[in-house]
Amino acid sequence: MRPQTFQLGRENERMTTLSLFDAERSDGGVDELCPGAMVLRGFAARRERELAQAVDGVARAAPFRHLITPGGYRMSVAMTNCGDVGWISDETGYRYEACDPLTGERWPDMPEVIRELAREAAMRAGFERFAPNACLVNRYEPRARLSLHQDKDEQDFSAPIVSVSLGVPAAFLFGGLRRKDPTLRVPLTHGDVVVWGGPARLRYHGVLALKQAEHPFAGALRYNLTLRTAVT
Ligand code: MD6
Ligand code: FE
Repeated sequence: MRPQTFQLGRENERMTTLSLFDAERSDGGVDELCPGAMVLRGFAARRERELAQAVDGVARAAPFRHLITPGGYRMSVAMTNCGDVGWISDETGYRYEACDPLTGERWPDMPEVIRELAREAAMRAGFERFAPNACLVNRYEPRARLSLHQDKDEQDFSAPIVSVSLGVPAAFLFGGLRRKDPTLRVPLTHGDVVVWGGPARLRYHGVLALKQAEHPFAGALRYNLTLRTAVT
């Protein structure tokens, strides 16, 4: 059995270390982060080709762009969406919209491979009948980061969130229900799928600045697909 090291601490502060033990890694193993949140290691890896094609198709119809936060900052992560509604941010706030503000058109349909993968991951994690209608696609360049936040723009918090990591590995920060709660530092690598819901649904989380690295799937980039039941 190989120990997996996670770090407990606050964003940008010195971190203390905590070890979790798991028999399997990046090969079908499951790490429980807390009740309601788990990482399915490598769950998406065997569908990487179809997923890459799906993301390319989405990005052709709805290009990646750097959204502006309500505070006026340009997000370092580039985003696009597929599905019935897409998550956007601008000077007036965060919300889901049926149309892409860049093109004025509906967001592209959610590719079946993405929907199916998310359903299977949710099922594996114990959430039956996950029916996502929004998929946010995040693209990280080196140094891109996502500060601590809660996902709370959805209408239904009873549905879980399924989050797929592809390409360059990242350090995912996983906190508590208050911003100041300590965070767990979780390495997410190509093919890992995080499923969280129930008591974990509103936990704070973020992604540390992406390190310069190369991955055969995506060069220097990391992609993340975050699927949600955003509207009911
Ligand atoms: C990312 N993910 O991994 C950003 N949110 O690039 C998220 O913000 C996220 O991974 C809710 C649930 C899972 C996530
Ligand atoms: Fe999030």
